[in-house]
Amino acid sequence: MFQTRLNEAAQRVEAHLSHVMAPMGDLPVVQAMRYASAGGKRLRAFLVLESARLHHIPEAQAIWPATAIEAIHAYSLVHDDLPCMDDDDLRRGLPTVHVKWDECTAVLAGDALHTLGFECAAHPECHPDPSVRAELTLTLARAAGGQGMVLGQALDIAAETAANPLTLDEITRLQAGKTGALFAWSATAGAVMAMADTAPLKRYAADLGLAFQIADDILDIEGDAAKVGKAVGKDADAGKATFVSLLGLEGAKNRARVLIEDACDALAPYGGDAETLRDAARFVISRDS
Ligand code: GRG
Repeated sequence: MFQTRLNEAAQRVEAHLSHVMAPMGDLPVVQAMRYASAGGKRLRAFLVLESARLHHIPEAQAIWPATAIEAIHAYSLVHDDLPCMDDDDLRRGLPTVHVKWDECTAVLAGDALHTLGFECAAHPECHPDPSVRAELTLTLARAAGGQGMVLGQALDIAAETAANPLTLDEITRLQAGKTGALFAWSATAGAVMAMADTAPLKRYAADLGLAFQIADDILDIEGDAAKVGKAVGKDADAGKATFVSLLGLEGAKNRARVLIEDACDALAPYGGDAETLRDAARFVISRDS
């Protein structure tokens, strides 16, 4: 069953995060790093591990980029929750880092998780070929930075004070950066490690990332956010355009379904070997948190 595989992979990633943070001691900033990187669905790490498995990369190597992406993801959540951004008190059902510690600790813990991500991608045990490690690290920097996640976040913040709500094209571009770029890096990591064609996985990830965000917007409407442990923003999101506000609830659900069918179709070159990645795509729109 998919959920069991996801949970088992999550435990292996959790153990590896503990392993890479073990030498860091126990200062409050390190405690905050451990706290912020615990829990979560580990979807991005799962995509790394599955894309690596598809390309016959041993998990002892793939666990490094899987850990890298979860460290970067955790950093982005810690900084996104800060008072200067979304000002959230809860994340994964628990107090956010700046609430549990303070803002300085949250900024520093996020910074250190950010750099930990690059350290893991560039780690010698990740791949014997330094040029492959350099490619993983370079593409991770691009995905996380000013042409990827940071760009998406900046566009999102700008949208809060824009005169007009975003159009569907604008919100699609924003989300391709904010959430899509890390998904794309994750899904293609195995192909990069095998020096194989990344094109089919790029297509898969583009559709999957967008469907993930649409599902997130639907969960915000349909789910009881506090109960499922999602971050609860103060009121910055009020009035902002979302896929649901632009397409309607049924329209958004249909769009997400079509995107997931397209994502699965993009995996045709891998035949039955990519069935778990197809399951991951279906999970993205059926999840409840
Ligand atoms: C601060 C540079 C910077 C970027 C932040 C990722 C992000 C950009 C903001 C998070 C805000 C948010 C709730 C975005 C919606 C999509 C999203 C990333 C949800 C959280 O991802 P999940 O559901 O989280 O994979 P878990 O807890 O399972 O790891």
